[in-house]
Amino acid sequence: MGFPTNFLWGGATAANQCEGGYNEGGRGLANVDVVPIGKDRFPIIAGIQKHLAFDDEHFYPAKEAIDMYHRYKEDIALFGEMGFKVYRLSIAWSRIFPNGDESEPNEEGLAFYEDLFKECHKHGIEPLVTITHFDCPMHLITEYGGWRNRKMIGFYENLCRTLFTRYKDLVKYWLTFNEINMILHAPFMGAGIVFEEGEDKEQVIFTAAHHELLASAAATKIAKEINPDNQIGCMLAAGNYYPYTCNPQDYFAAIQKDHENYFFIDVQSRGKYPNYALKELERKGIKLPIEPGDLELLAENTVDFISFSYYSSRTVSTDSELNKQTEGNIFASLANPYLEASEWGWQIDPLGLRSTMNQIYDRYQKPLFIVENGLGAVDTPDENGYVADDDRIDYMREHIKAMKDAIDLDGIELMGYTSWGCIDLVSAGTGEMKKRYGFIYVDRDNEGNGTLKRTPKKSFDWYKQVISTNGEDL
Ligand code: P53
Repeated sequence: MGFPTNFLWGGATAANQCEGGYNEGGRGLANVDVVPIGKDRFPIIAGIQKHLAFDDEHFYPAKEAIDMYHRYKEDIALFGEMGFKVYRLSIAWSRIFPNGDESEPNEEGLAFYEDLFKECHKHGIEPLVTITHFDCPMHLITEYGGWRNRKMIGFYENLCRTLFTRYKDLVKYWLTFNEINMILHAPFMGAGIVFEEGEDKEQVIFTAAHHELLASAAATKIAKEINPDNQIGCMLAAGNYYPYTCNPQDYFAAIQKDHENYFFIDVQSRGKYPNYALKELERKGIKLPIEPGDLELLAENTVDFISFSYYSSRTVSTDSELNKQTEGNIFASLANPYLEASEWGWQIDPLGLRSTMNQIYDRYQKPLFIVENGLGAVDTPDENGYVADDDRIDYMREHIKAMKDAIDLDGIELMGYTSWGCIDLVSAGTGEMKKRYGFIYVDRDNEGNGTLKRTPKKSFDWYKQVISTNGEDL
């Protein structure tokens, strides 16, 4: 009973939220670099804002982030001290191909990740690599229009072939696209999309989605050719929808909202477009740009495991009076009266994790991997710089218990758990440093002040004990 002996405990980060060093080592400019903190952030993330360059009025947190580019040895040593078995990180595409469309990769970028992976192995940590986590070389956006352009598939294939070849003996676990369904809510981050005046936004999004799904299948194919031991996962921003009431209308609305998200994973895991989506797209007059061979590629190259992020469940109602969005949520969801929320309005629902795991496992019957979960909160260090983050510990304890129930009571296959932002990093949604998730405090504020010093929090020792007892001592 309990967690399997080879369970992969660890933590997760993304390049653009922690590396910094945005113009070092031959790295090219990326979409994520030009997204500032503050009120102008959202129109950029959503692909509505056309002006995409640094200016003096804004602060761009990704430029320096938490400077992991220079401090990864120290950070990985701390992960090792906690006993991590796995560390999920992402590659900055523009470190490997600065413009994205070169034929030869940038050796300095390749050497950087090679050393980072070796450092992980030195500490007994298996890397789990997200190939793209909301990033895209800026040149591919300005020259080609991002993922709306079918040529992106070829550029992505070059990236994948380069990574799978170079890191053949260092990396076994790969995720193709972080939160692929986020393209619906944040198309600039998810697919490098900037909308033109008057164009049909949904058509653009589903065109780009088709290209990403093809690229994901192509990556799976290449990965297996290069090393049959490679394990490829898809990645969903998960969280079940509850109907607000038992009104059949609400229940059906919840099914439809879940479909919006499962659409992507249905293709990546089952290898074909689901009928409900084909019907819906047809009704809306949206055409998927399917070319000969596309459907075969999707059918023949499905993923090995299903990874997902889970922070919260979601709630939907068909009553327009009730349909107010909860604050701070990219996903539209109303407040669930049975749940408490975090300081950013994200509702806390550990049982929702078990429900979500059941729904995903029922649907795909493949091993699951929870690759993001955690509590974004304000931390206040004492005079010694120490943070007693009991709320974070409580949040994680309850979610780990729910996970354990899903394994023990529901028989779900779960490969591992990597909590989000295992070291404090820049928030993707808001650009803040103040919204912290880490076991390790980083001295830096929203304006970029601070020494960048790393200090373990109370949760550091707690998680160390969770790992050393394989989830028994919570
Ligand atoms: P932040 C919204 C809803 C669910 C997941 O988010 C999301 C988002 C984006 O805000 O993104 C994932 O930093 C994402 C990470 C991100 C993390 O959730 O806004 O994969 O990059 O940092 C937490 O609190």
